[in-house]
Amino acid sequence: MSSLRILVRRAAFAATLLTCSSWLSAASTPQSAPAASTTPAAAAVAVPNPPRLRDCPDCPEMVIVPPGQFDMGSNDGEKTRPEGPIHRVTLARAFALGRTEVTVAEFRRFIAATGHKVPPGCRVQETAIGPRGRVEWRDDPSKGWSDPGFSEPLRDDMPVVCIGHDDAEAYARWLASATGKPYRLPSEAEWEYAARAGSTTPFPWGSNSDNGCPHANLYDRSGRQHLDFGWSFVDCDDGFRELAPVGQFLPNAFGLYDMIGNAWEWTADCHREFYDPSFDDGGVVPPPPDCQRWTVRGGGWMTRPSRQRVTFRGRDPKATHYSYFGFRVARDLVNGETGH
Ligand SMILES: [Ca+2]
Ligand SMILES: [Ca+2]
Repeated sequence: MSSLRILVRRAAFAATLLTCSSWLSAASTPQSAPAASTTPAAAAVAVPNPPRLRDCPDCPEMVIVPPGQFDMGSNDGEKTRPEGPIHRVTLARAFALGRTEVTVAEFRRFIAATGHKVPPGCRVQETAIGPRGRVEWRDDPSKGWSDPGFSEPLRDDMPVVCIGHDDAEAYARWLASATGKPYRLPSEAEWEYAARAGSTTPFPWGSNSDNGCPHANLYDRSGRQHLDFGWSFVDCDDGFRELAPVGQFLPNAFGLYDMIGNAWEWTADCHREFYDPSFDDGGVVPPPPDCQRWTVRGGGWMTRPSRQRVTFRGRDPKATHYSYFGFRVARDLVNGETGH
């Protein structure tokens, strides 16, 4: 890595940080670049290398996300899917967030250790154009996280999908129990803060969705050619028609992969139509006991570009099992952890 590129990287990274001097110091230390992406554009772009944690050899690798402030939300949401009001959120403490979505292999270890039963069935994509001139979705009782119905074999390093909110929370509880560390799902605010990683544009890479292919597995030209869902697509080629293995694209400025695209990600927050700006500390807004829909973020491999925006809010019943819904875990830092 050239010294100029390191300086550029440091400057870009520092610009995202508002409060955490110790994290900045660690992040500014030149380190060897991690294996990042197989996309050609990756070779020309420096990637951040933040402090990380891993609580066991088979545990998800965690990135330490620095504290800071950001303006959450947007006034540009769909009419029936508001994303505002825009409000300032302050995350006073660093926290850890999965470097990638939880993978099939990681989830399988949870199933083997606990015997957890994921309810059978998943909404999966048809493989051919239907009578309405587009590819439809079907609820298939024979599909599930270990066989989500893709045209290519499921890989251990793909994100686990066909996972309901309860399953994601059960995984986090098990990981907390197994490691003694406070694993959980991220709050919606933490998710958006981490996905933005200092950016203020509709997408972390800018304002044009068509520039997203080096950064995310989107509903791209190849996806559209393979499966025409009848909605718009990004006019570039990201190399993956359906689900992609995790970590194949450029990380964001916090060193996180696939926040946008690949699998949608369940959060710990119950969906509320409008944000309550009085909840401004980045934590989970206490859910009502009868929460009907939970927030899911980031879009997936099949999502139209307008819903790949970093502020877009999916909201679905907790028992939703789709071939494009997965999750990543968060955890609080304990005993002065700083990562390595
Ligand atoms: Ca794609
Ligand atoms: Ca994702």
